Amino acid sequence: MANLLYDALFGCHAGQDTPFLHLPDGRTLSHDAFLRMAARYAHAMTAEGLAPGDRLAAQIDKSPQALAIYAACAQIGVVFLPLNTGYTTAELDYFIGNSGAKLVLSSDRVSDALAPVAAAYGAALRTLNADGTGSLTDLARDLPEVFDTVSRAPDDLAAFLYTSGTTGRSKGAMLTQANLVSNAQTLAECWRFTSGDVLLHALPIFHTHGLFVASNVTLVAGGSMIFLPGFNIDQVIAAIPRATTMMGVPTFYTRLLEDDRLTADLTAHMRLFVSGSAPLLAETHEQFETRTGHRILERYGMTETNMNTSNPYDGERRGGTVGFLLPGVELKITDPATGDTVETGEIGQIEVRGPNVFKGYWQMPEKTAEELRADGFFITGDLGRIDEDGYVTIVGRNKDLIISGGYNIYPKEIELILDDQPGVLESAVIGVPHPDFGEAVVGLLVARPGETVSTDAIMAALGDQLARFKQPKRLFVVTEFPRNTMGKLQKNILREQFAGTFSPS
Ligand code: MLC
Ligand code: AMP
Repeated sequence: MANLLYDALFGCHAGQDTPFLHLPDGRTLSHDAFLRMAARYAHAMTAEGLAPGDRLAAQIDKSPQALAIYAACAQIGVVFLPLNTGYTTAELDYFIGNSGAKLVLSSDRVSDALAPVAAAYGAALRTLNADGTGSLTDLARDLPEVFDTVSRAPDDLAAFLYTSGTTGRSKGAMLTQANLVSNAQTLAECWRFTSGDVLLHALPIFHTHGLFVASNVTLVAGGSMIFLPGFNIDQVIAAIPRATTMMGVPTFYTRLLEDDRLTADLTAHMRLFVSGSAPLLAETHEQFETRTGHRILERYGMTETNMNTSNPYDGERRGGTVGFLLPGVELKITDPATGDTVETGEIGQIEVRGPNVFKGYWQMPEKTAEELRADGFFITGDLGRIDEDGYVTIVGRNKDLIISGGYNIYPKEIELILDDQPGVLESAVIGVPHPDFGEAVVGLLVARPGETVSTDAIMAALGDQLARFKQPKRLFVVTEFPRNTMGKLQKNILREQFAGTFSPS
């Protein structure tokens, strides 16, 4: 009877009275207390009728209880489907319908709005709030603190993470138990995580970075986390002296650098800062080292593959690169037209294969076949090169994607909505440099002949349909779009024209 995910991350800590989660109110939850809470939720979820292979869709705030839901899913073999807390009801409708989730978890704040959606798909709805209260907790309260772990095969699904697509339709990336465990073990080893580590955790736990990298790595190593609800600069600065490691998106590092309290003294107890999810500017790298003496370790990954490359723990952490292949991961740079591997040093599309690579997109065999080759190589959509020393550099993307503050935003999804707005003939959504988010979303609109477009009314209309982080920070009306001789819209020209939108004047 084995369950790789539960055993490697959670079960191995049963009975350990060692610290696991340090909370903002000063309380610390031990590994064992966390597992007992997870077992109660496992019983509650079973009472709700969940069985191995079912999906649980959770749009819940970050809390120890939210992480315990992940553990409970692993223990009963349910596929965990965490959802960005910023998603609107309209966005959730798609995820719940597409995944066929049997149970939906939300906060009480949004449960009234979500009830008709859950009902429409025949899913049960329970609540879990940021403070740990809610109807699922009520159900779990008096249930046993031990649960018989359900046996699962390493290739069984552990989680779905939805990623948007260039067509505007989100795809559920199916991750197996073995995908998650192999990557967590590899990273823990490469980054020298031990039970003595205290990770400063300020990331959301509904994406790969905060859940499968930060939390899983800490869990396999048996360490603890300072578990903050989000990136609040005062809380982060206060926590740094008690931590040994931190993982963050580049915005975390630029925000820290803007604060005079970030000093070598403040970070003296730290052994490792990791960055990923978006490009870290070489300049940020250098400024951080000058100020603190720490060289940030940059790594590269994605939802479909977990982590692929990492700069070395020992050895040169080269700014502007994402380092070497992780053990067990194969990576090749290919010509997008032919699929042939290019010469060392040449730019091409990045393809990866390994135990970390997902199983495909949920119920989308055609999409899966387009991106996951029959021989197991996944076409990432990133463009890069490998130099003679083996360092991988990402130079761009072969996909129309904006990464803002570490969140992926697919222009197509926004354009489809903008095109439907009154007076709009066509739209183009681009990413332009932004001092805080790295890139920010700008929407450009062309009006129908003889009609006017109200950018204010359109911004208001987007509120119900798109999560706040996806909404354009600015909308502009232009007379026409630049096109090449084939009539194809040239976004590169628009990006240049609007590059200064957020420059400090
Ligand atoms: C918040 N806003 C954003 C935004 N985050 N807009 C664009 N991009 C973002 N990332 C909006 C808010 O709704 C708000 O809108 C305004 O911008 C300012 O918000 P804020 O208070 O300054 O933002 P904050 O809450 O502090 O959040 C910023 C952040 C957060 C950077 C801390 O976005 C974050 O935690 N990002 C991490 C994302 C992440 O985990 N990515 C990993 C994906 S996994 P208004 O107008 O209402 O004020 C992956 C694979 C891999 O990519 O390799 O790791
Ligand atoms: P997601 O689909 O949200 O998992 O985002 C994955 C994408 O983030 C990758 O395909 C890359 O484009 C980007 N990404 C992740 N890490 C890095 C990094 N260190 N540097 C540049 N881009 C990155």
